[in-house]
Amino acid sequence: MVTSEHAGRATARAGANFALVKYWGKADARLNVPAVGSISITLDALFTETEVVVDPGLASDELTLDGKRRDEDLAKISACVDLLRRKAGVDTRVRVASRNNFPTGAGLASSASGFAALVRAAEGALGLTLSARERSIIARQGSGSAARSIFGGFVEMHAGSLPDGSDSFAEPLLESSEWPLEVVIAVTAKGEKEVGSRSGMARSASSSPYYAAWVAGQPPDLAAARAAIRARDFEALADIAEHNCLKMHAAALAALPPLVYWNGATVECLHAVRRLRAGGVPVFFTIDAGPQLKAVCAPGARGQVERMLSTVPGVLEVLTSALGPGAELR
Ligand code: 2P0
Repeated sequence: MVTSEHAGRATARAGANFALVKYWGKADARLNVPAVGSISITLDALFTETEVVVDPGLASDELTLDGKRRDEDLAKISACVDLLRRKAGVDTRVRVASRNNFPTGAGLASSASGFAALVRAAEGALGLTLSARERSIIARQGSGSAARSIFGGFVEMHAGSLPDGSDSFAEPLLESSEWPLEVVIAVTAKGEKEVGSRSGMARSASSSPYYAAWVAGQPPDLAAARAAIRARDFEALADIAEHNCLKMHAAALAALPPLVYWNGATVECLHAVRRLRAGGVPVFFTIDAGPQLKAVCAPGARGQVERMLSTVPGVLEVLTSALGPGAELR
C-alpha cells in the first residue's frame, strides 16, 4: 500500500565514504553480514544522486547509471528494492536512474553512496518511513559499506552476531561539524578495478594466511579509533588508521592469487604523506580496494597536502572534500 503523498517518485543524494578501520571479509555472504566492524567518514563532495520512479506499467526494474543502461547490475539493485517492496506490501517495478559525480568502480566507494542513495530514494518512492537503522540494515544487504553512507560524519558499522543480521548496522559516532577533518584523494588510475571488493574479500578469506589475524585484530583497532575520534586525537587516529589499512592490504597481498590493489603512484603518494606527517603536517593516508590514495587532513592542512600530492608523478587528478551529511531526500 502506497500511502505518502510523495509516493511514486523520489530523489536522494548520498555521500561516498571510506573506512579508517576497514571492512574486509564476510561472516554471511547471503545476508551480506561483515566479518568485522568498521569505522568510516562520509564525504560531501563525492556523491551519488538517485531517482526512483514507481511505474506500474513496467514488467521488470530498469537501471541507468550515469545515463547508460546497466543491466549487469540490475539483479543486485532489484534484490535491494525487493526488501523495501516487501515492507511496503507492493510488487510494482521501478525505474532507477543514478548518477555519480566521481569515477565509478575505481576504489572510490561508488557502491557505498549508490546503495545508500537507492535505499533512501526507493523508501520515499514507495511511501515508506523507515528508521535510520532500518535503512542501514537494508543498505548493508546491497553493499556492506553502504550501511555507513546512510549517516554523515564519523560512522561505526557493527558486524553484529545475530543469525538474521538484525544487529549488523551502522551508527553515527560524531557529526562532521564536531571535528571538520578534510580529505584529499589522489586519483592514480581511472576505470574499473581488476578484482572487485566482493571477490577480493572472498579470496582473502579462503586463501590468505593472514586473514584470521586480520579479523582477530579488528576489535582493538575499532576501540582505539573510537576513542581517538571521541577525543578528537588526530595523531592517535592517524596511527591506528594507517596501521589498519596496511594490515588489510597485507592480508590481501598474501591471498592466492595475490591481490595487489596499488600501482607505483599509490606507493609514491603513501611515501609523500608519510614525509609530510614526519615534517609535522597533520595528515595520514588510507587506501581501499583500488589504487587511489586518500589523505585525511586536520583542519587547515588540506592546501599543503593537495599541493604535494599534485606533484607526485602518476597522479592524474586530485579531489578534495569536507565531511558531509548522511543520505537525504532532495
Ligand atoms: C571499506 N571496502 O571498509 C572496505 C575497505 C574496500 C576496502 O567496503 O561486498 O563494496 O558490497 O559488501 O562494501 C568495499 O566493499 O563490499 C569496502 P560488498 P563493499 O570501505
